[in-house]
Amino acid sequence: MVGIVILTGAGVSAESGLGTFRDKGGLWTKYDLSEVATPEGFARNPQLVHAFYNARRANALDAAPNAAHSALARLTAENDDVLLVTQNIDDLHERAGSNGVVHMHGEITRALCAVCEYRWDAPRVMDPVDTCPDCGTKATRPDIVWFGEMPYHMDRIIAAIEAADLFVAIGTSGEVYPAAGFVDIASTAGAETLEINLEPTPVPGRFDRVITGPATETVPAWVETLF
Ligand code: BJW
Repeated sequence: MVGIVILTGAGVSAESGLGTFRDKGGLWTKYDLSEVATPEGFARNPQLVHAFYNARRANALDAAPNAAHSALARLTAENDDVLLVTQNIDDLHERAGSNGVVHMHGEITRALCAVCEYRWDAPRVMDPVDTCPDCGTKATRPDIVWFGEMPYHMDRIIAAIEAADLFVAIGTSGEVYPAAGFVDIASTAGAETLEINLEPTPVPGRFDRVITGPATETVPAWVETLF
């Protein structure tokens, strides 16, 4: 088995009932991202941002992993040379059985103190009046990477991509950097690249190979070919 880095996006959780961002009816067609997914928006209106993420947390906790999450869990369980990186803030990969998932955009189930950077398990409902359990400041936020903030674990992810034989992007539009640039890093380093998506993403020729269709069908079928 080769060294594989897998990057997942919102499309992998779409069939679990969690909305994507940029598809028709997606989250960014209903909400102004500058108000709910930037540190400036949070500073202007923390109540609004907490309400947005409280609703997302409830949806995520009520959702169940689907066949794509399960297939990736099987792959990661049976092969320790696979790194699963997700842009998703839900915990559906973990609940399907994947260990060691790298959450580059943070986790909806975790809370962060904006003052002392202490992290803890988020309550189901967060509120601007909550205090940090460590320093006591009223500066609690969801542990999410907003626009303009540095995604987590970048050194580890890039080192893994540079060493991989295969890079696979699943259910992501490839519009948000730095994740959108991972395919170029993989290609430059000599890895084979594969996109699995409902439909091909707009820039043709970026990936060596493209598989199209719903993740619950394409991902289990692709994983099966590796065994
Ligand atoms: C299916 C399916 C099914 C559907 N089966 N498939 C100008 C140029 C270049 C870069 C920039 C720029 N201006 C600003 C930037 C940087 C910025 C950026 O990239 N902006 C672009 C939008 C232009 N990036 C950042 O700010 C990042 N940080 C950064 O760059 O740090 C460096 C830095 C720091 C300081 C100063 C300067 C630089 C941070 C990005 C944080 C992203 N955060 C979000 C929200 C938080 C998490 C949350 O609330 O959930 O993360 S945005 C949102 O997009 C979320 C996602 O993780 C992310 C990616 O979306 P994803 O997963 O691709 O979803 P969609 O909806 O776009 O696509 C779904 C896909 O699934 C589609 O293709 C469907 O076809 C498919 N699909 N159903 C299979 N059933």
